[in-house]
Amino acid sequence: MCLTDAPPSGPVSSGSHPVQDQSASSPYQNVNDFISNVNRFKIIESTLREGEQFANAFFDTETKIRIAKALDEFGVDYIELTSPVSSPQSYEDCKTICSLGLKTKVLTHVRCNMEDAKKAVECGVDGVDLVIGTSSFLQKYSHGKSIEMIQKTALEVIEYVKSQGVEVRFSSEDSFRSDLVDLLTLYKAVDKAGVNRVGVADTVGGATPRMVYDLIRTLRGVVSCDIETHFHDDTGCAVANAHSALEAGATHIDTSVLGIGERNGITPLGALMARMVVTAPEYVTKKYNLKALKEVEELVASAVNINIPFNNPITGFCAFTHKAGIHAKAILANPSTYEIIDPALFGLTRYISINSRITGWNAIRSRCEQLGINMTDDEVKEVTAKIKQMADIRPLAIDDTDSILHSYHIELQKKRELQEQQA
Ligand code: HCA
Ligand code: CU
Repeated sequence: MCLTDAPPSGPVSSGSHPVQDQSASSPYQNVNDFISNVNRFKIIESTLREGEQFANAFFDTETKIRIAKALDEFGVDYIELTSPVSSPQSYEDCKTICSLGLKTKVLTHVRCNMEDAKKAVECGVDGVDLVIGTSSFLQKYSHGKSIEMIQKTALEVIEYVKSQGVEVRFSSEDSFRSDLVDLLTLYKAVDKAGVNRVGVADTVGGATPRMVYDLIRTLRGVVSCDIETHFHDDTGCAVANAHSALEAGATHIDTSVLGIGERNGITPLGALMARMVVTAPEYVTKKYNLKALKEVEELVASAVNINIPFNNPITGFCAFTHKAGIHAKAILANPSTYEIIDPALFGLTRYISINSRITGWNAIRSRCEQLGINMTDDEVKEVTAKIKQMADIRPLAIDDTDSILHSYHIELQKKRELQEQQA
């Protein structure tokens, strides 16, 4: 396999079961999972290409530069830009971003023809992502080319891009609705011609993790170059499909910030990080600047006029909010009881909500400690009952709950003073 990075020399771990390096302490050797790349994948960040296809997106040059720099800071391996052929400004912006001197490699995404490839190379990109539709729908209703014609053009364009010392990837749009024999024949030919990557795209978002595993696993046996994958989220499978692709041997995942793209978009960068930090914690925490995620998401959300969704992994406003009394009690004792990810990895904190009828006295006691209010357990239980009574009548805000705690505490103090005077 010509993975861009050589596989780690030690035992490779797969999925959520890290394989221990036993070599130092034991004569036994573990079984290696040579196929899975969950511990050594790369991100191709396409906010500035697929993301520009999002209904609300309009990125001026300054915004593109800010997003490119923020993604560079986060540590993505590649950023992908809109085709310079799309418009005169796209061409200028592509050149500008290439000249920023970013650590991340800069790609642009063009149709698989010579004119587009030449424009791309002219801009000074590190790599060109070639794409053409291979499904019968696209052959019939889009470009009208047969598989033989696609292959002939692809080989010419690949040879040209390579001759310019630029990375090249060849991808088929709508791969999951393309004929498997056509697809494998085409990929085998471009692999032989020396592409750096082949790309598999679920353009309509209809694939399931098992379908992805099967196709990528089959392809892994046919080509020796890297395998990039691109998943639309129409049926909510984009993150699961990306994970499955890596398990089957894909090497690169396409993402965009908050998932923005055509229709409801593609695999979101943040959600993929949430998944992968659980699967491959060491790799992900070392490689990516996770604490920068929230800022990147806020930057993009404001650029395209949307809010970060409430249920967004990691950064949704309630992603680390615990509410039910039973949960809160356990969270206070040991957060991992009800959390799969430590918010601190992303520079965030957890929050225990106490403003409801389902709260519990352990959570209230913890809030009292935060507020510097001293009470016995029995007193905390009594004031918890008052909060629940009130929460049965109307929704409470944190200020309401704090007021109940403060006034209960003042009453307690008055009672204590009175008792002391009488004693
Ligand atoms: C599209 C094209 C694409 C291309 C993906 C790729 C897709 O906008 O329709 O180059 O691999 O989803 O097929 O984004
Ligand atoms: Cu797409």
